[in-house]
Amino acid sequence: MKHFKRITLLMVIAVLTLAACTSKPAATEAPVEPETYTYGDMVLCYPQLGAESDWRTANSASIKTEADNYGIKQLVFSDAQQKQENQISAVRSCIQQGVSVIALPPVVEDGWDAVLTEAKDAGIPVIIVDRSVSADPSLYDVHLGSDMFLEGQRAAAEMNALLPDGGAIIEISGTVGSGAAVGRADGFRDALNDNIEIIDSQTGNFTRAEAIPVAESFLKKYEGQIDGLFIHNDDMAIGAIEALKNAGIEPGEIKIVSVDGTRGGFQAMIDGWIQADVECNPLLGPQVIEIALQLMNGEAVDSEILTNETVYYPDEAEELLPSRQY
Ligand code: GYE
Repeated sequence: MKHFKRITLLMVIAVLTLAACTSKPAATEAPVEPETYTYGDMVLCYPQLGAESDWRTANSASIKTEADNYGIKQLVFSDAQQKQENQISAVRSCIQQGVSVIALPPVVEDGWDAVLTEAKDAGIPVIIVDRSVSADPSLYDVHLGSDMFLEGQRAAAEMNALLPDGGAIIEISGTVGSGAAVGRADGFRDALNDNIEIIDSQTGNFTRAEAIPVAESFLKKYEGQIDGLFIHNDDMAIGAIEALKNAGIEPGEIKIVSVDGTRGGFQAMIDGWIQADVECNPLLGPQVIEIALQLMNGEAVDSEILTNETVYYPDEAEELLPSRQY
């Protein structure tokens, strides 16, 4: 029995050897074409930071509309209500779902290293959208957004022109620790004339509601001393204008330079309240989706892509308002 088994085994080996020797040498196979993904394959994660401003509403709408227009497979959209911990869990859940790309508009700059490392380890490309992060650039693929420092410098140039003889101004800034607020504050100080003094500064968290009491308390504290206001977005400017009206101040009495260029900002220019509005463009949907596809296909993408922007003035506001998209 044992003997029989051995013979069978030897026969099998012989047959296999013969087969191996007589088989034709492997033909040089054509290299397998790498799979090319299309928009229809894309599952895009957009863990939005909140719904704090008209800018943000326009940004969310742009992503959602373009996801439809480009015909992507799925948009995984969430709203973190301006809380970083919510955004981090939204990113984690996208990693678990195995999305194709994560496009993250970070509420603040710091504190992203761990979750970005998790995305990287999972092989999911990351686009940082709008505000910047302080994490090492090796932890994400691209940053697409505005140059917030330049926006601050542009705002300062406008304030310099509005107060040629100098003066005392107040700053109402955006969310503490956000790339938008940090960049705008730094750029503004960098380009502001020496004869203009920032006598006080406080955050209004980029919202209308929070800017109102901030402006009210400044108006009380510095009654009759304020020549200008630098306000980090139009929503807060609209809130501050509410407070100015209630305090009996006339349009133009205190010069206002704001940022975003929303329809509300344009209306405030028409009404004489805002003297210059530094544009910040939220309509990033098409670029986000196009870059996402390039990353899915392993194409080389610039690591920093900046949005082209300008400054708007009251004399053109009336004419431009009807064509404003946000
Ligand atoms: O200016 C403000 C929004 O990050 C650029 O966030 C964005 C800013 C924008 O709430 O309105």
